[in-house]
Amino acid sequence: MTDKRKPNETDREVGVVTRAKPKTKKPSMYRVLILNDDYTPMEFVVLILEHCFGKSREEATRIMLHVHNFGVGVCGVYPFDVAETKVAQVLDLARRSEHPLQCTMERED
Ligand code: TYC
Repeated sequence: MTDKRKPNETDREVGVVTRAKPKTKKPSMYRVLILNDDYTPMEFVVLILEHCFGKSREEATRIMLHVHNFGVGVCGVYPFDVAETKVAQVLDLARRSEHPLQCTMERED
């Protein structure tokens, strides 16, 4: 028998398209780097690594010497906002102490 019923609202296939696999992106992480220069005292760099990056004296000394010998080194890896704050903190401490220490950040891939 044929269906004489008029199509109504509830017959329409109204659906919300959902992804089978939710597309989530984990937030990028950023390496904070310090750069070598000829003037910043080694002890100041060690203090920065201890104070701003929570390194032990041994680890801070190791990183500082790596930067002294190779020109650049990683202080830590953080989410964007944290990395940005650390860079600003290092640059501020260096500027106040009149040291030319440079610090920057780059995205990890
Ligand atoms: N090269 C500096 C010196 O001989 C020490 C130094 C190390 C400076 C690391 C900056 O990020 C740096 N006094």
